[in-house]
Amino acid sequence: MRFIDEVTLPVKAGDGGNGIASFRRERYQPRGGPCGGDGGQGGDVVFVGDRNVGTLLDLQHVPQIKAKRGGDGQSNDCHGRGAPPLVVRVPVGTMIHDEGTGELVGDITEDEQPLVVATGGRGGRGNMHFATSSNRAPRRCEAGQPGQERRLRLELKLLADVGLLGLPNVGKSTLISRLSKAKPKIADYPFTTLVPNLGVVSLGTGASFVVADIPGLIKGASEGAGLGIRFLKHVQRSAVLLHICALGLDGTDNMLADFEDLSGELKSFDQELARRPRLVSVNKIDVTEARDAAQEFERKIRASGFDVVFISAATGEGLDELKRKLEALVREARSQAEQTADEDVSEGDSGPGPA
Ligand SMILES: Nc1nc2c(ncn2[C@@H]2O[C@H](COP(=O)(O)OP(=O)(O)OP(=O)(O)O)[C@@H](O)[C@H]2O)c(=O)[nH]1
Ligand SMILES: [Mg+2]
Repeated sequence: MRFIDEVTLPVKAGDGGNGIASFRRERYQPRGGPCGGDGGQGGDVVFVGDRNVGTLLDLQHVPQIKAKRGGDGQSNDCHGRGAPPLVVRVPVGTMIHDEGTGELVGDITEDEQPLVVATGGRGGRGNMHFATSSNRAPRRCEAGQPGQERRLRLELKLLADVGLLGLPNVGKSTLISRLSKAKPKIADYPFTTLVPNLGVVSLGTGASFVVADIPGLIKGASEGAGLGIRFLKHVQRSAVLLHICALGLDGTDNMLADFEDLSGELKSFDQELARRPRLVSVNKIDVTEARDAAQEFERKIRASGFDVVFISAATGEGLDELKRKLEALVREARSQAEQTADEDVSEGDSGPGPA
């Protein structure tokens, strides 16, 4: 399946049905009053988060998403039928902007979360509403209101607690396949991973967190080298980054330079992301040369303020420690986010309350 994470999509909610003008014509009631019913409400266009949808591919070439029109009013005080909402299922992590105004329409962050992206038009009123003491037989009725129409820009930014970073071939996909049930492609050449993968890591204690594996980054990615830096947006919402380092394909040790190159790419993509809590991990520690090189690397990296864990995604060495450290960082980030949210709420409440 192809992975598409950006799409523009015209949407149109249903128009409201028309109200009508009609009069009662019943036996023995030759001059019956107005009885034209209201038009029904037009259908909304509603996006709903679906954790089983992983891409915006299905929406890529859709000419327009259009909800149904409300039914017209009928005589005998009958209202037109309201049109049902048109539901479009989108991946969790989809952000929706109005392309015309740039306004954020909403952000789908949960499974089954609904978001009305275009509101159906109100039905017009029938003539029964317009009778007055001086005009008992009004001919006036309203047309339905048009449904909202706009062009939306959908952008999928995956939601994961931990985002994996690293050069191609350092073992990111091997690690996620080891920590979770994800089954990404693994191979001994660069750029095996072409699209992001998510995996859920459970700790046995009931705690769990989500990890995102993205395609490898190389020096110059911000200028388009390799697959570029566009996939970094999928770790942009991760609270914690896990930076994986390893010896080069031919066994040479460029870990420190590689680490700095990647930090530079990260910074040029998003300064704030570069300051996110980042755990560093040296992978392939089962290889003797890696174990030797790792000592020196660790000393230097710790001096710049990073914590380092040695692992082997192949043998499983160090993975328990890695999981524990990641879980602690994620927990801390979550509680900090909650605290910030609470502060925001209490600031909003700070106006003078009733005595
Ligand atoms: N010896 C050893 N080899 C490993 C280890 N982890 C991964 N590998 C090997 O390293 C190669 C690359 O692994 P991947 O998991 O595909 O690397 P990646 O970082 O996802 O690479 P890209 O998707 O290309 O960015 C594969 O041949 C793996 O078998 C490890 O701990 N020890
Ligand atoms: Mg990979």
